[in-house]
Amino acid sequence: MSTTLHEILDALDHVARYDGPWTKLRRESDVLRERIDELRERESRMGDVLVIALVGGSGVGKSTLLNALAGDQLARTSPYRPCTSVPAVYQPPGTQLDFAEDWERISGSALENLVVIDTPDSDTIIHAHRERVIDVLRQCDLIMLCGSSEKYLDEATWSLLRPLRGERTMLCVETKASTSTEVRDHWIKRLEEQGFDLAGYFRVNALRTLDRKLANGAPTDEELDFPDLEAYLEQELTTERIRRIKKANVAGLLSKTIARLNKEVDAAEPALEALAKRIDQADKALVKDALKIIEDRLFAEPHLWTFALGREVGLRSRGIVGTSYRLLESIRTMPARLSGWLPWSVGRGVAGRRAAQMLTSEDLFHDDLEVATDEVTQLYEEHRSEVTLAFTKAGFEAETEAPQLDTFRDLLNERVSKVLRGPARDRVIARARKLTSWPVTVAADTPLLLFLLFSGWVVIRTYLQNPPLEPGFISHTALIAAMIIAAELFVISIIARSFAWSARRSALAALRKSFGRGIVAFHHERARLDNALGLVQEVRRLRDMIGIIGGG
Ligand SMILES: Nc1nc2c(ncn2[C@@H]2O[C@H](COP(=O)(O)OP(=O)(O)OP(=O)(O)O)[C@@H](O)[C@H]2O)c(=O)[nH]1
Ligand SMILES: [Mg+2]
Repeated sequence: MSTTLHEILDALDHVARYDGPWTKLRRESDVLRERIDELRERESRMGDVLVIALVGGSGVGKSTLLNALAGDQLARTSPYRPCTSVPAVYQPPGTQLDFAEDWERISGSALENLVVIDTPDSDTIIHAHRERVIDVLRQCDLIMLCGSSEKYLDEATWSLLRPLRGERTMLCVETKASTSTEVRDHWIKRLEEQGFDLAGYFRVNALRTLDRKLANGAPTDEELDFPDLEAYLEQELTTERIRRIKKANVAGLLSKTIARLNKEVDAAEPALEALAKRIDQADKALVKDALKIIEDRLFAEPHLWTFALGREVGLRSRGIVGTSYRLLESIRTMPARLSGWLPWSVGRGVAGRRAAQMLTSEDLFHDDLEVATDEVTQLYEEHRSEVTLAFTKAGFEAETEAPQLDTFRDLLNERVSKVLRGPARDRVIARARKLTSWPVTVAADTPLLLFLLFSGWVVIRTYLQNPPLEPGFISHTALIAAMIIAAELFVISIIARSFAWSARRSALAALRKSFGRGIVAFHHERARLDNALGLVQEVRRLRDMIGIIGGG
């Protein structure tokens, strides 16, 4: 048990040292630390003498009982109340105990391994007396509750004893007793109702015993159970029994301490669970809202995708129509390239321009994109204030650390940038490749080439037949060729647009997938909660450990 007790005390120590923001547990620290100290002290005194406290109302005969045990008028007794004002410690010679200095010491007890302390009246009107009784009770191992038929149910005494239920072994001594068992039956019943566990009950007439002992006489029946009480103290309280009593006291205090902690934790747990849910919801909602903003801003921007696809097509296009497309593209995007500002980026910062660059193989930027910073910040603040409220409701102190907004924003930017540079760009390039593949190039050039061949044949035929070419033939031919090219460019542009749009759709799917996992905005808040939940687990584990002690 001893190793286990040390383990439990260490675990308790850990809980007591908690100085985090969860006030529900932190406010237990002081009481807990006090109890741990007491447990450690009691553990270290396992092999010491057993300290017995004689406790009871004024005049019940505590001092007389001590004298009867000693067989001498050691403690002062009186028919006037109250009599005893400081505890009197009756101890075997040479006993060293760390009691208050003003307590009276009466050395010479023949009761080996036992120290009996006579206390002032516990139903006292004198404050100092009550404090001294509390002091003795705190330090004793066994309580001998004394009561006579006139006084055995006083609330003043019980109020001192109630907090110690389970932590002290207790037995009753009915003083000034008669042969009637009425008091005994009633007293025991009432004590049991109050939750006290009695280790024994003795009816005595201590004054008779004392007189008999002083006169060196033989015990009489009038002394009732006094000889049994003496036998109990002298013979039954062996070293082994004393150790068992002390262990039971420690186990009682320990299980009360742990039960108290568990009660706190049980009461607080629903709020912690609600908090965990709230953080989860806030996290999910924030990511969802942020995704929506990014979709609406960046991914819904048609220029972004047509620009990127146009660039990629331009880089690869061959043939007459392809080259014309490239020329057209470079003219179309000239203003943007010259100014460094793409049209969609006006008023929206540089995010669009950067995103477009990221989508092409000419990605000049190494930094991540910064996307919808203000909107994301605002969203984050909104959700965070809800989380903060939930923390307060669950009994947490206000957060002093700065919010972890930057980490969240960086994570979002990283994810968006990864998608743009990765799957989104791959899709743009794949479509550009399709549009510039040789069958498409040949198919695009074929009508023009056929027309030019036909025109050439007309020129040669006319030349051979020698009539002059009709005036305007060359310009007509050039016009028709230009019209063919224009029509084809128009068709290619339409296809490019639809390709750009479909690249956007699949990139969007990739973005949603990327946002669907692993983005945690309220990481720090989660850690705070997890810390508290960890303590809850520890408190529960302590309860289980106590179960082990109880069984072993
Ligand atoms: N007849 C009889 N009288 C007793 C017995 N025990 C104590 N008395 C008397 O009761 C009175 C009070 O006894 P104390 O021993 O001083 O009582 P106490 O509990 O120490 O009282 P405080 O010191 O005031 O708390 C004295 O007059 C005793 O003689 C007993 O067993 N039989
Ligand atoms: Mg007294």
